[in-house]
Amino acid sequence: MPDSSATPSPRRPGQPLDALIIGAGFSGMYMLHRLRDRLGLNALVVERGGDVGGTWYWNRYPGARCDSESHSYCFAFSEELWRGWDWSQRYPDHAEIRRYMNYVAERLDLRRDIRFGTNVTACAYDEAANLWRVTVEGGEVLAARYLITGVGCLSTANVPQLPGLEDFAGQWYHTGEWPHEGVDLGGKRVGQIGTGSTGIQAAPAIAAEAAHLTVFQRTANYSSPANNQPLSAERKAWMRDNWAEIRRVMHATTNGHPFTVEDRSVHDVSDRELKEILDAAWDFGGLQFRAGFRDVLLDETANAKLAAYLKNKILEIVQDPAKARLLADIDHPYAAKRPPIDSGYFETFNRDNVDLVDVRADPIERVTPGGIRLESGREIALDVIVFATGYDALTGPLLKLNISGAGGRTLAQEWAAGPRTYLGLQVAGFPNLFTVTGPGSPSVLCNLPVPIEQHVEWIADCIAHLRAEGVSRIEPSVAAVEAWGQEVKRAADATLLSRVPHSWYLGANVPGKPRVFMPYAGGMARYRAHCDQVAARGYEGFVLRREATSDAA
Ligand code: NA7
Repeated sequence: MPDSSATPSPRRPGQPLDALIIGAGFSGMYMLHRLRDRLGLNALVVERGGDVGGTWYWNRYPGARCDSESHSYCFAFSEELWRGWDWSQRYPDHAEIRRYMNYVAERLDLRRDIRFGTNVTACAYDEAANLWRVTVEGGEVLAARYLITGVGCLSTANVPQLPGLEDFAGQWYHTGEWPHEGVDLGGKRVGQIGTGSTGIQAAPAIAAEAAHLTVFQRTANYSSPANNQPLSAERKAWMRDNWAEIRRVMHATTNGHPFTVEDRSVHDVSDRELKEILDAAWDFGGLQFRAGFRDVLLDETANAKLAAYLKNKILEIVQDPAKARLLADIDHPYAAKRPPIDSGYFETFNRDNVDLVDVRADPIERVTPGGIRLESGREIALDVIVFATGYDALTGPLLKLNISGAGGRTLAQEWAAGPRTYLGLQVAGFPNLFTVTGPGSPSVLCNLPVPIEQHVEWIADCIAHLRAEGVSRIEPSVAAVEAWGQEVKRAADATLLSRVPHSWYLGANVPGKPRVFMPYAGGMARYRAHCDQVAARGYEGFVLRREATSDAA
């Protein structure tokens, strides 16, 4: 690629790395390019999977597809990279995303500095040497000045501890750890637990293949059609030729999507106009269903109108009145939990081979060798259980790394009452550790490549600044972390997002996890401006130290 402007000098044996990056998904790949090819640093990526892809290396469940449109779910930092790739569908499926990431790895020549099949077991900050010492499975220890995590927000599977699971005579799988060779569901009785974005994508695909599908629903969910379709030659050409404009829109919007939110209130339009707008949005498909109005997530009564429309759609689509009632019995505002989009989810319940079980009314008691038994004593015979039960989001992947900072204080101790970060980028007491899309940043509330690019660029610029100024350590002040924590809370409380008690944004899906709203809900554009201002003011809120330190490994 033409934007390689620096070459790292060869590293002497035993010399520490400038930067160790964990994870070879979007974050780690771009971080490597930025540090190695732009700054000339000795950087290495370690990745537990066997290839690039990050979350998408593992997410191969039936129906797995991105809910962001393909032309926005990719790198936008280089027009040349952008123009060199053609997407085939409006929403890319998991295999196409992996093909894209392979294309990027080839074009940027990334693989030579990625060690695959390398699982990090511990990361410890060595204060005397001012180095991070990272232990990988097998016992090898790698040393680096900067440690950068690109471990994703949704990469630690949440498998509920159901009694009896170990005695189940069939097979069980979590959607996020789906076997790479696939699972033959033909002729099988499948039970799917979970009706989040994943379950809503998986159910139609599973029902089409399996003999029978039972969906276990705890919380009924909204969904609107994705309207996925192959991209026409004209549309592909438009995408290729409009890089600058698409990028501009993605950078200007709250959620990093390539569409803008209309500047009107639900209350500005008559009921008839509202129905026309929503009908058109329903037919058009996609996450922009919520983009017709500015106050959907701000005003309960505005939200209720969209919620009523969507519940009515469920009642219209699903023919069995009992199933329809259960599916439409939704207890939270629309889009206050991550809004799914689907390809025939509600229609799936019109098939003869699909049942719905309400596990809020009749909870799962245990797994038996032959299936799942409910508290009422009812037993559902199953050959396969699919856990579409989500993730230990945002903090889970970071805590799994067993990180300890200055004075041996662990990240688990630091975050015992919930994540505490400055801008989602750094943690006090953990110098020179950067977390791409960490808790406290917009992350999962956005089309992720956009916040990933912003974080990677900010971190690379920061490291360039530290090196130019002879600064050896950076970490946030405790006061800055406190103030940012309050800002994250304030931003969430200004919306309906923090009002849903059973949301994974709050950590509520993982037993024992502190209930703290984790992502920054103030919007990507505002967040970007804030980070830029922090840097422009000499890294305001960070403590920069210049003391001489040993470079010895
Ligand atoms: P989610 O959105 O966390 O959904 C998980 C689903 O599993 C949800 O319906 C949960 O019900 C349900 N669940 C979780 N644990 C249980 C137990 N123990 N019993 C019954 N049901 C359970 O995960 P997804 O994978 O769908 O989506 C995660 C993100 O990935 C998504 O937002 C995209 O960004 C990509 P609950 O609602 O908690 O009652």
